[in-house]
Amino acid sequence: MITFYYNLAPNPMKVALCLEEMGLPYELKPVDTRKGEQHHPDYLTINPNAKVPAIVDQDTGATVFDSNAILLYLAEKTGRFLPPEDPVERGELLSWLMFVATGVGPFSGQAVHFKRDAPDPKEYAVNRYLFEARRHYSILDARLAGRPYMLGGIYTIVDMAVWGWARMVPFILGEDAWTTFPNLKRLLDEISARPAAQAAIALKDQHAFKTEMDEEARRHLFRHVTPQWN
Ligand SMILES: N[C@@H](CCC(=O)N[C@@H](CS)C(=O)NCC(=O)O)C(=O)O
Repeated sequence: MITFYYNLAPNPMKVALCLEEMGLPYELKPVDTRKGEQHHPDYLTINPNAKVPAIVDQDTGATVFDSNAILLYLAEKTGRFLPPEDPVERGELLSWLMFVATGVGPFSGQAVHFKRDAPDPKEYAVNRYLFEARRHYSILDARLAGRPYMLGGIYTIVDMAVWGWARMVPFILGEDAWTTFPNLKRLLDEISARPAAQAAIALKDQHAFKTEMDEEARRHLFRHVTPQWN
């Protein structure tokens, strides 16, 4: 059994998709980040970075945090959704997994933060992060031109990592963004139609997470405003 610490944000959703694709039994532990549950001392022993997702695998005793690390862990555990064992393929797998983890995710997250939550003046930051987010999605789109999946002919954990963020493209870049990224949209639609993705999306009905971005939520999510280190 795997314990899955989650909310409905893009990084946990990748892991939900992966658990469903692999048919692994898991139990849900909601972490309501707008109520500050990510900072609870018990949760920090699981993810010292105070973010979701994280998993605890009771079969092996492993605790894993950071979404793409979890995808790789689960793929290696099951031997599934990986490219063939070959150094060239392995290189591509690692490159694209890290590209999503260190580029697509952080730039998208910061673009939303500055656009929606930061105080003025913020024009420079909004422009920078939107530009970088758009640039990263255009690299994904170019990679998918003439290739069904990120690593070629087979659906892998890299596509699952991409799916988590591709769902957010209209929210991040605007409703008309899909006209620019047709290949990425094709991959998103194909994965979203899979039963595993439908099951992952249905997790929204399992728990009522706080939705208000009120003073309490801002205090827990934007700790630089009133710094506290524990
Ligand atoms: N590198 C981490 C990032 C995780 C992350 O930023 N999670 C967000 C939700 S998508 C979160 O927990 N935010 C709450 C907070 O920042 O306090 C991963 O890929 O798992």
